[in-house]
Amino acid sequence: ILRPFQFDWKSSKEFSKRHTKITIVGVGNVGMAIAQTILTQDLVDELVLVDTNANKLEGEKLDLQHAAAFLPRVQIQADTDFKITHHSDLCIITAGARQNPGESRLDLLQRNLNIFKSIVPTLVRESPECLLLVVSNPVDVLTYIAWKLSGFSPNRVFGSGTNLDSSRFRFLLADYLDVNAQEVQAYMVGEHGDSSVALWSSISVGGVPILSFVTNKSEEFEQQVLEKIRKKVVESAYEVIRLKGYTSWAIGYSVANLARSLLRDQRSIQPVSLLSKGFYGIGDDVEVFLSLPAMLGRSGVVSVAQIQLTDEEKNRLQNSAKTLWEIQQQLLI
Ligand code: 6V0
Repeated sequence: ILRPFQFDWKSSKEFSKRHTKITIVGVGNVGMAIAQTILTQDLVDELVLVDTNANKLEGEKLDLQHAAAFLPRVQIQADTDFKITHHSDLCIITAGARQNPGESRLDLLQRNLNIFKSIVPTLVRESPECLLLVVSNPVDVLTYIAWKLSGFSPNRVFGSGTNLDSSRFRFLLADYLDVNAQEVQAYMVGEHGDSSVALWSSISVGGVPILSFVTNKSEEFEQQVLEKIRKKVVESAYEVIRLKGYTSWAIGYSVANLARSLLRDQRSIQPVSLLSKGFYGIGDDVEVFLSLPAMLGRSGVVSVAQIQLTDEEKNRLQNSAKTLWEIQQQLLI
């Protein structure tokens, strides 16, 4: 059920239990939500923050340092100079222009491409062995750009993708069924955002496939409820941005959780945006990053789960791949 994704895979034993360092580039709402969630998880020895806004950077660093008495011991550093990121194990990129109310993620692309050109090569020079995790939007195309700029093998470059969409999906299903969201297994895959695909066949609650439940009970009505939930997932980000101006807490938890899976070699299966060519009928020549459920470990993406997709789900994935590929052709990287 798991297809290997081994490029320059290393055994977790090759990563000795040594000093662990995470760099977060961009100390906006998202970067700081990730930083604070990581700090509460006793995951790193050193946390480095980088941004172009020196005052904000220093203020955020001090504010976090002042919580030292309540947290596991972590060295927190911040600088506008990327030299400080030297020898990071994981670099998380959240820098970029923020999505404005009503603005599509793809509209953000042009603004963020140039920012990435200034960030990725420098990060890679300082930490040639690191894992690169992209959060900035549009996350799938920017992950492709980061991969191209890095020269890394694809298992070491991925985006948070539909990890957050999947968490929203699980929350809404759990809310509807009135159960703990951790009991709900459900994946959104494909492009992060408007065209993400809900994998109905993979939904289970406490190990019981929800579709058999729905089919047995019948009912058109239940199918309609599920479709409404899917739509709500897609609208969620827009709703939060409309109400509070940005999203932060859920993406903070989502990324901290990914960081734990990676650095602690958890081998957990989570949707992330990865190089999807050759999977689910996406052509070998179509170099796009889309989210698929993947096993994550210390080497990055270890394998990709082989889930049974309906023809419609496959078509949607392939259409997203085609759209992203066409957009990428127009970029000057
Ligand atoms: P923000 O609060 O505007 O923060 C962005 C930060 O990036 C600012 O502090 C900037 O100073 C900094 N920055 C800009 N250029 C550079 C540079 N060249 N080098 C270093 N730092 C720089 O935005 P916010 O934190 O709200 O969002 C950040 C990004 O995350 C945006 O692209 C969002 O669209 C994206 N999100 C992605 C999500 C996902 O699920 N993948 C979810 C939420 C937001």
